[in-house]
Amino acid sequence: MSSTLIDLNHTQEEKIFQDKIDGELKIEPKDWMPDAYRKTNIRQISQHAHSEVVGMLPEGNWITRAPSLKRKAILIAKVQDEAGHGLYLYSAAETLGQSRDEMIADLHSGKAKYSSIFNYPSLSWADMGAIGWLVDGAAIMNQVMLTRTSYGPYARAMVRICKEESFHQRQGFEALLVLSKGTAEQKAMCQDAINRWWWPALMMFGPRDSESTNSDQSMKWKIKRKTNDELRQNFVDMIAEQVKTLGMKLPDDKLKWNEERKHYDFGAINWDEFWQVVKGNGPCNKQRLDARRKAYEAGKWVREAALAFSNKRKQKTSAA
Ligand code: FAQ
Repeated sequence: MSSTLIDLNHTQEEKIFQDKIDGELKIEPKDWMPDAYRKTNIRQISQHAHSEVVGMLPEGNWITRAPSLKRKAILIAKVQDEAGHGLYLYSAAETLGQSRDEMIADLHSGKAKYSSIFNYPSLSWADMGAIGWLVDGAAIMNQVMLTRTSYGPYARAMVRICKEESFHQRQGFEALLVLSKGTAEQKAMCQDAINRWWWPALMMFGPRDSESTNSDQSMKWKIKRKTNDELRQNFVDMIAEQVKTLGMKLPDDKLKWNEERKHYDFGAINWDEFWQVVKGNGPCNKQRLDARRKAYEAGKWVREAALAFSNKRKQKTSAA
């Protein structure tokens, strides 16, 4: 085929692809897609999967110290849900041609990112409430949009994930509500957890739009439906109202309803802290990666046994 013909086919394929996106049709694994679309989806979906899996660690830390059997059962269920989210998302990324082993190797080598939020420590029981309310709350704000993302397997995975995250946020809020009506110590613990998780939760939405390298293209491809700043603002507006029910305060003197904008104004985010955490210099980055690598090594025999079993079954089926 001549190079002019190849170019023409390529342009036609690109047009069909963009028309599908503009017409709100989903891109499916076997459809033609630009290489950069494939790569950006692999990057985002695998980083999202890693976030779910690393995200089990701060809460896993409190399972043995939950204050009652009921709280313990809820926390175990939530942490298990996060593992499940990781698995749906790794499966969605695999449909784009990246193997799970490659994705996990990239996490362990530090090449792939995961959400900055999970590099902060969980210091008290109230942190379990604050993570549910603020961290899952921020995650849902972002993920509800992703149920309409243009890549079919990612969008479908997000539908189920959002249902579970919504339960997570409610349980976190309820746990804080109980503390907020408790003793002076419990109230102080609740406020302290909110103070520590608020700013890192705002950073979850990513850098300011002016510094977001991927947003423009991702918006054109409808991988992202709202920008980082739009989602962050929606989150602030929601939480600034919910915190009133708790009778607690958000740690921001500048937080104020702006009648003209019909949004809350809020103070400056410490972007230097954000980039330090993203680069691996947050309070728990090393601890989190060490824990994941250790768990992977410890699970080696399970993977080998599962593989041996499935290979044996394949042999039996082909012999029959
Ligand atoms: N942390 O150009 P953008 C959860 C990186 S799930 C670390 O704006 P993009 C559930 C970004 O990768 C939470 N890195 O990037 C749960 C890029 O670098 P790269 C995770 C960040 O992709 C709850 C660079 O900065 N959710 O919490 C962060 O267009 C409780 C420039 O940024 C998702 O992953 C960050 N916060 O927009 C589990 C949702 N932000 O890759 C357990 C899916 C940005 O070019 C317990 N992901 N970076 O080297 C997304 O929606 C997007 O990827 C954004 C970032 C919005 C996170």
